[in-house]
Amino acid sequence: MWRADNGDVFEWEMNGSSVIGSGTVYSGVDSNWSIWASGDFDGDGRSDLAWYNPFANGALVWLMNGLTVKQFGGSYSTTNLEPISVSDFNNDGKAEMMFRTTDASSNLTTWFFSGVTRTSTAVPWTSFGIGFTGSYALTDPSAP
Ligand SMILES: [Ca+2]
Ligand SMILES: [Ca+2]
Repeated sequence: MWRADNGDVFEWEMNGSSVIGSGTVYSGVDSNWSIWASGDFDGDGRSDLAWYNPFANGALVWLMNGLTVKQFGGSYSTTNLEPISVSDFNNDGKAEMMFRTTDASSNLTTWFFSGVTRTSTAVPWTSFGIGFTGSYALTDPSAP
């Protein structure tokens, strides 16, 4: 998945390292929005897109069906939050978004979704540490 500078979003369908299909998914995305990660937010077995906008402090989900956006989600405020990861942390088949608060508490916050709708939030870890920066690829936190 690619977002060009002009706001067009493209998808390459891959088979191993080969591109077997491609197309424009959407045109004219505001340049302040970036594709943050993919994850299956509605549990249909197809990857969806998580978007993040650090300028407007927002994150949202696009539910995908191949090259088609099945449903656009509304933006949820990410004020005082820094994106960490998108993964199915509780193994229920649906992806969650994880953030770290940028204030002195430095808590990890997880957002749970049902499709494009944020259903709940949780704070699995407090005082994560001010010194940690960047994003962390947590694919299976239960793995040893
Ligand atoms: Ca999906
Ligand atoms: Ca989950």
